[in-house]
Amino acid sequence: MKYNNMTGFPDDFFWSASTAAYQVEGAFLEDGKSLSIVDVNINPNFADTSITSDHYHRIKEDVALMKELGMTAYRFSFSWPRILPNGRGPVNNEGIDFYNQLINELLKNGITPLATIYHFDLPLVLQQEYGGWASRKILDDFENFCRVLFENFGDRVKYWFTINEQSNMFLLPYLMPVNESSDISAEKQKYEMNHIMTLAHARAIQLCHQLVEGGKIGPAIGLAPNYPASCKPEDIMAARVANDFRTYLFLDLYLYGEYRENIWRYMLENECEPTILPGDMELLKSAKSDLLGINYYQSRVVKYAPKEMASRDFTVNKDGQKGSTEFEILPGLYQGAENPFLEKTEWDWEIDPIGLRVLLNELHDRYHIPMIITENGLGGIDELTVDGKIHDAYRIDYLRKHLEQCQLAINDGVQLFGYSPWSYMDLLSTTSGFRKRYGFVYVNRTDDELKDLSRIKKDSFYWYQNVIKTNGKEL
Ligand code: BGP
Repeated sequence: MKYNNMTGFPDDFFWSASTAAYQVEGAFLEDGKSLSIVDVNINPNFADTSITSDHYHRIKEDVALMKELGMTAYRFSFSWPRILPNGRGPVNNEGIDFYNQLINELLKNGITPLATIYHFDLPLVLQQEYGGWASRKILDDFENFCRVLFENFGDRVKYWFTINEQSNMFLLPYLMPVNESSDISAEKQKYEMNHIMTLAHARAIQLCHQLVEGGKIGPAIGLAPNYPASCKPEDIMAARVANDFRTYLFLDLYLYGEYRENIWRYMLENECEPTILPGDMELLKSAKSDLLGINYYQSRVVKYAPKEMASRDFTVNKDGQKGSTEFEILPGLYQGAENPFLEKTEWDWEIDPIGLRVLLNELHDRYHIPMIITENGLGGIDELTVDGKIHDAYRIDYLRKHLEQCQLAINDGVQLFGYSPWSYMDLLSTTSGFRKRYGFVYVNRTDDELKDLSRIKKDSFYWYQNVIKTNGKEL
């Protein structure tokens, strides 16, 4: 549906861009920081997390470019092992200093900080000590980490995201490791960790409301809406079920404080339900999010999977080999399939701008909560030309089409208050190193060669600059 008279983007819309600590900072063992689980689990075929984009040493230069781009907000994450190298206990003042410098520099340049508390980088010591998210011991440690953040930065940081992509962590063992030698099935372990992580999220929400005056907080969730492969009723049901398992399980827990009935029944029948202690559900119900961050890159297609099929995990496209993605199969529930109507990125991610409007409307109807796009972008192989330019027309095209759908969603009535694409600058891709780039700003390095790490504005930088300048009137 199109409108004859389209409303523009709101005047106070956040024009932002995103990064995450372990992907951009580098300095992974500097000034007191300890290792995180990502530092040791990253794909060994690519660059490691030791230097990445060297943002740790280049705050002023990087924020100056944000200012030049015109950004009115910036989403970054705090590194837990930089702030609390033992996961708890003594606070690392050098870590606090680093984030103070960053936040102050942003504010000085009129850029609102949007802060993610947890973006995959659990202190390794906590994984080794008690299995990280597998143990309820993490609840006090996570709350303590949040307290340190709110007390040190809450006077200036008013927008918070508790946990990045709990939904995807649930699927990717290197982000939420299971104990292979345990008698408890991997599936049950995952649901246990998911429950504990949701409790941690709820405690963060409550603490933020206590400690941060005027603070707004909520989750940032990674979503890929599932379409049915056909109008066959079995496929329609399969898509519903896929959305329940991959989207609404998490969002109903976050926003209603409830387990979906069908998923709870599934967990009981498959003996993988999490342990619920007295007070858990009351805590989840009482923690009210103020906002919802959406990470959206692609949609998915599913069809019914007969019970007799062998199950299969989702396999991320191997090292950027187009066509090597394997869709998941959950016998009796659903299986992934190709979408013949969509183009794909080099990494097989199906490009679907309209899917973003569909998703935003679904979420609005269901939860009536202010939303912000916390990630959206195109991972591509950018070429630096001999005269030092990056002509990334494919990225501009991707972002423009998604922004058009955001504007339509706003006209549909969705409360969308910002757009923070991935990523502000080139950084270490979680799955594919520096070969796969997302930034508006090119970082002059490759996986094998550090080069001079200089910052180069891509064509998309100038395009986004004009989008921001015209408040989205010229896309
Ligand atoms: C999201 C993560 C980001 C980022 C992005 C792109 O899942 O929140 O940290 O990495 O995806 O993914 P990738 O780097 O695998 O292309």
